[in-house]
Amino acid sequence: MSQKTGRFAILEQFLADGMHYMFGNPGTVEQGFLDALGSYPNLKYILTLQETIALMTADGYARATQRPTLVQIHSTPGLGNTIGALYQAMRGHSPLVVIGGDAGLRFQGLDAQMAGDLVAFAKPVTKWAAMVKDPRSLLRVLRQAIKIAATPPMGPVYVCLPEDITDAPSVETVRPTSLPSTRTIPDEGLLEKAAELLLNGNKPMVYIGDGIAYSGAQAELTAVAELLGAEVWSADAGEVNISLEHPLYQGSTGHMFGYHSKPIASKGDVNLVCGTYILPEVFPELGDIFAPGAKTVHIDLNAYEIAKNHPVDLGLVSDPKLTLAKLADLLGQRMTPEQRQQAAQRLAQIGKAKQEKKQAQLEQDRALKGKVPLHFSSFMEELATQLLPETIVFDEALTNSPPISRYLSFTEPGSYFLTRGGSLGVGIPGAIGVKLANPNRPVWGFTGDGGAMYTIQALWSAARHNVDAKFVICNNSSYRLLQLNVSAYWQERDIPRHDFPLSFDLSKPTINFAQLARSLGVEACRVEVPKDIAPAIAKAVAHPGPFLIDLVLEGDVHPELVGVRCGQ
Ligand SMILES: Cc1ncc(C[n+]2csc(CCOP(=O)(O)OP(=O)(O)O)c2C)c(N)n1
Ligand SMILES: [Mg+2]
Repeated sequence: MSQKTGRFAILEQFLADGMHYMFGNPGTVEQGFLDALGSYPNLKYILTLQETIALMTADGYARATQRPTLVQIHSTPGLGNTIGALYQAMRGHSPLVVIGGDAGLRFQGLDAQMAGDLVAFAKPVTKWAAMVKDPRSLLRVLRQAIKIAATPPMGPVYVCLPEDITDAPSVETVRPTSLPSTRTIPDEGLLEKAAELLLNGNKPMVYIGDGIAYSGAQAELTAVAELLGAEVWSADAGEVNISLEHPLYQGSTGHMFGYHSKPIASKGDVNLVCGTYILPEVFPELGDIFAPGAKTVHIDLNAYEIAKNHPVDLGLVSDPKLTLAKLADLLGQRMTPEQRQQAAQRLAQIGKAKQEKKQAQLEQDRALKGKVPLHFSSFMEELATQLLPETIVFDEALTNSPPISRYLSFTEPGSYFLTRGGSLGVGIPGAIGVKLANPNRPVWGFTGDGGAMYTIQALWSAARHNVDAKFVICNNSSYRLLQLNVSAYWQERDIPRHDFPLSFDLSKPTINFAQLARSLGVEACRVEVPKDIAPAIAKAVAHPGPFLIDLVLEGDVHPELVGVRCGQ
């Protein structure tokens, strides 16, 4: 009998499942299988210097590959560090397979150093969490975890691997995990009903999320939206679910306030929701959001999200790609010439309004050009002239995000990844993960100064593994999103405008990201005036390896007030 122990068998299992990276941060209780990694050069360890970064880099990689992605974390303190990032991955439905060590089952009665109820820690922030308790089920549990992570609705899973389990002889056969297909389609009668409901309105609206991208349903969704002549809105989305340039695509319903999205949601007399839920906000509306009498059809593989918060007239638990393809056929067959003409008119009007809005924004940008402190639009205008069309962007620019898609064109799935899930710090690690998944395409990551500081040591990992991504820090010396949100808070409560809380100000001391990057092994430059923009971009593009641009931008900052004692 083979004397191979579990610590080798698990690595062979990961390779059998096509996993070629382990994103991690090590500890003593993982030493057995990390030591074994040396025997498997096809499974590369990406060393990150904090567990959050391991998770967020893997998240970027998983988003770009849509494959189960392996993360290794340390036991109780390591798992503790990942909670926010796991939450982010769970809300974003990222198929992360997180493994963590534990000293051993034999120590469980001792409440020893670093002991903790690891599975209980992980449960609320994962799709599934378990500890392996018998060496004969080591690979069985791992395969179960991989299957759960990768089956829609996908999500992170956690498996605790006690050292005495991974040190025991392995008796299981390594074989690829069986992944069930979810290419399901409702029966004809239900699809007929969906078509009938959708054709029975004059103002159709479509809401989409990343379930479209995961199903590969962009073309089918676009066909349905065009047939209906419907506005298309993103809700809880970070992927390219429809070309961002499409005339019907209107952007996001927003992630903060229900009173922002309600005027949109209440426009339609028929609504089609696909691959998302209604609606993903921090402060959602508590009452109804759809127009009285409006009909709603919801298609998703995620039964939990259908009719979660608002009633649905027809909910279909099915694959978006197959279902939308069939729906497009049925709509095409059933539409009268008059309905086609009305839909075409709507499409033309919606597209024209979108074009006019964009022109107005470009004009506003022109007025800001050449100003110091810089405006982000000036940087993006120049960047658009220097980047190759196949460039991929990871966007955590937050309040500076809109000019990114105003100047760069994202039409294809996998070309643009927007932060999702609410946890700051994904910009730099996310871009590293996306670059590892796309070694032959340029990758640029954008983040705020605030966001960057949660995970800045990810730059070291980029340097260590020579991950040739480029990073832009939108350095406005503030938590500007918080300033915008507190402005809304004042307005809602009739509080007169006043200085922003100083806890939203990052201006004192100033953070020099270029110096910080260099100290972590990443070449960098700082841009403060218009004439420096073009050479900085050219330098970043030409540099063979990771490069960071510290872009100093306007912001509402009050260094003079930091430290003022307010009469105390
Ligand atoms: C882990 C985490 N901590 C705190 C927050 C709260 N938060 C939301 S936006 C924000 C400010 C972000 O600032 P920055 O990245 O500089 O972008 P800007 O708002 O300036 O565009 C903060 C602190 C969060 N979302 N996640
Ligand atoms: Mg900022």
